[in-house]
Amino acid sequence: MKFLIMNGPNLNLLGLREPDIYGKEDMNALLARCQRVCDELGVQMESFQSNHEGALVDRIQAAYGNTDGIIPNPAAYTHTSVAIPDALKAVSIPCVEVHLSDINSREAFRRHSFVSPVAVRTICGKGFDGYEEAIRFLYQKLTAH
Ligand code: CA2
Repeated sequence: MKFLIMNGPNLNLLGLREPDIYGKEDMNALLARCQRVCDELGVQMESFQSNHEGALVDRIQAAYGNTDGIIPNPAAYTHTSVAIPDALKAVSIPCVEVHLSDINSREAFRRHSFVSPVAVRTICGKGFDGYEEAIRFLYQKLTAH
């Protein structure tokens, strides 16, 4: 089983700015945490971060036929992109949307996600724990009989 952890714009700055909102740990620490959970479950993990919407769409398309689950944090594109949910729907790979912060208790423009309708679940406001929860949730969903 293979999962793709996909992070959108500015998340490469994790740990460098705004620690009060996004925490003090960096992207390497996040990916190491995800890798530990995937190793425990026997899931192969790939990761991708980009600041560009088209690159994220290309990566989703590249997952077609070879990836069992996607954990996207589309960052700001969550609230603006139609192309990203279109791509997720097109490849038909189950996804659990994750946000580090609680997008429902911040500015009004963050309350709407174009991605949520194509996700089997959305987890927000749990920091790095949310990624772990997403991996475990997808694994359980895909292995349940
Ligand atoms: O809470 C999340 O995970 C977000 O997806 C993060 C996005 C924001 O636009 C969404 O509304 C919610 C922003 C990512 C910016 O990441 C940074 C990390 C560290 C320092 C500065 C920005």
